[in-house]
Amino acid sequence: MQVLTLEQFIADRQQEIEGATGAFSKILRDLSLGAKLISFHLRRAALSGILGELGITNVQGESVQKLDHLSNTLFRQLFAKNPHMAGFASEEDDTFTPLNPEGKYVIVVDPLDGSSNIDVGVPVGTIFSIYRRRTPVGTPCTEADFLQGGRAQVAAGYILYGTSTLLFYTTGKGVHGFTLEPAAGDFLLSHPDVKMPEKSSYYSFNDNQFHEWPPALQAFITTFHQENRRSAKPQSLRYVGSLVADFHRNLLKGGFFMYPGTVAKPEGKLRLLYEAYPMAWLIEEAGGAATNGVQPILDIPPTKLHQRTALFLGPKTFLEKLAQTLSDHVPVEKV
Ligand code: P6P
Repeated sequence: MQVLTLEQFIADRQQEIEGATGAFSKILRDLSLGAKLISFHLRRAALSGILGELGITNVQGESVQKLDHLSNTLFRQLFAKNPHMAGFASEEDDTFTPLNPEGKYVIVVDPLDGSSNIDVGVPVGTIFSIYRRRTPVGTPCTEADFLQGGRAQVAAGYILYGTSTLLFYTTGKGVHGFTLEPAAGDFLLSHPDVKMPEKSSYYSFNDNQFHEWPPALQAFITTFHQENRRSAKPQSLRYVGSLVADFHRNLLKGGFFMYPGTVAKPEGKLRLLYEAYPMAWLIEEAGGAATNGVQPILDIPPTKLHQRTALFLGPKTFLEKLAQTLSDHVPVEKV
């Protein structure tokens, strides 16, 4: 494969984001630097005493891991120095942080997704979503700059800290993956123009709340298991509890992921702006689909930074069948 660094790849395709004038390159360069530094910290965390909880709770009501805080602080500091970045929002922060009034872009991140897995050596990831600001350049960004909706994203992607450190992104011209080459200290193109297989090899969901799912979803999954058992090549369960790791495996090998809501909490657990929207754009660009069960994720209007949504990711035909089942049986009002 041709040796092409992330920077060279972006420079060659600068026109992907019209009017980007090198701004996108600088933003991806900051993401790449953050990825390298976080990867370094993760690989020796047990030796440097940065595993475990920080002793505070975040806006999600979750215990903040030391590495959550480190990753979030690192990305915020990197983008605060980036003249093109007008604002930063994160899973870890109650509200957004205005950065450079002259910047034309804002970014929202899940700085370290799946962090409860860090102490047990399971892959974790960073998820990012970038918008061109709507408010006038030269003024502080506002929350409205972050609440533009999934189809207004100009770039989205993830960093997977796994057996290798990977950076996958889209700007609407396909999904492209890069692998960190430690010898060079650079991300090199390793997965150009990724397409998700239509046939699923894996299914990924936590069924600990099966009894609380809408009856139509219970019926759909029961039928799914019956048909899977009869299949000549049954799909296997793979669920590591890190969205980025589960997503990445299913993207490359074909699979169905879901984190549904329950009758009591239809919005589920995962967050719209910095988990569902970026993953939804990536999977659509790779030929798959993303819904909340009945509606495309990218069409769900955002109302607040930490809005949650049910999330279903997989082959188009499978999600169309699911939507038909749920629409026929349960009056799920569209958001
Ligand atoms: P559960 C990690 O906490 C996360 O936000 C996602 O990365 C992951 O897909 C999901 O939650 C796992 O949740 O309830 O199955 O542990």
